[in-house]
Amino acid sequence: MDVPKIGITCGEDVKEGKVFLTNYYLRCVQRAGGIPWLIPSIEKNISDYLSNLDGIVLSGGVDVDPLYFGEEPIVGMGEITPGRDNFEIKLTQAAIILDIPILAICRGVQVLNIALGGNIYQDILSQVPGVYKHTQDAPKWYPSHTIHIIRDSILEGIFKSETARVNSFHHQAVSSLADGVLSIASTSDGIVEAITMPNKKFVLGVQWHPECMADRFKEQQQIFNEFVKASIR
Ligand SMILES: [Mn+2]
Repeated sequence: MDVPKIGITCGEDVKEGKVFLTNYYLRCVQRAGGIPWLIPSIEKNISDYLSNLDGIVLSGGVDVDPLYFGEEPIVGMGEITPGRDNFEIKLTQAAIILDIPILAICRGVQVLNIALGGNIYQDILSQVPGVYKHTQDAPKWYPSHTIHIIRDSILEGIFKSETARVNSFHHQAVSSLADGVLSIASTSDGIVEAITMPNKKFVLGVQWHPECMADRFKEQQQIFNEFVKASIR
């Protein structure tokens, strides 16, 4: 049985000319039994990446250019990385067609939903009345808000509960879901916190950062374990 090779997309520091990824992702993939492969945002390599990799992690990062969902930028929108947006959206579309397992984290959830034709809030603070604090001022591992999980979903299987506490570092969020995409967890202020695609082998998007919690909470590592297991060919 081959050890699954897991491609992980990277952040870009445009000013410094650097590509980067936090260690957390690598540790979680490794502990789950996969080999982490960092994949830089090179569009012409997408088919090579996908023919060599068994699963894709869409990692966290900055905002997505609203051009990709047909909107003009509102004042509350943050930094964008155009090369990364273009690459990740095309990578996602190709991976979905090939039914390659995807774990989408934070920004990755936005990318996943947009790539499939859905929409997002550019800035929940200015667009969603009564929204909770989703950009916590607390340690990265600390679970700062509650999510409500849909019964019989993959997340209920992992958390063995219809509620869980998770961390939160986002000011964007999924608004209208793309075709074939289901919301399987949300906060009680109405923000979508997790999505899946029931007709695919494994597609899970979580709006929080399980990789930062996995050292302390085994359910958060279990998210990576299930993903890597589904990536075994
Ligand atoms: Mn949140």
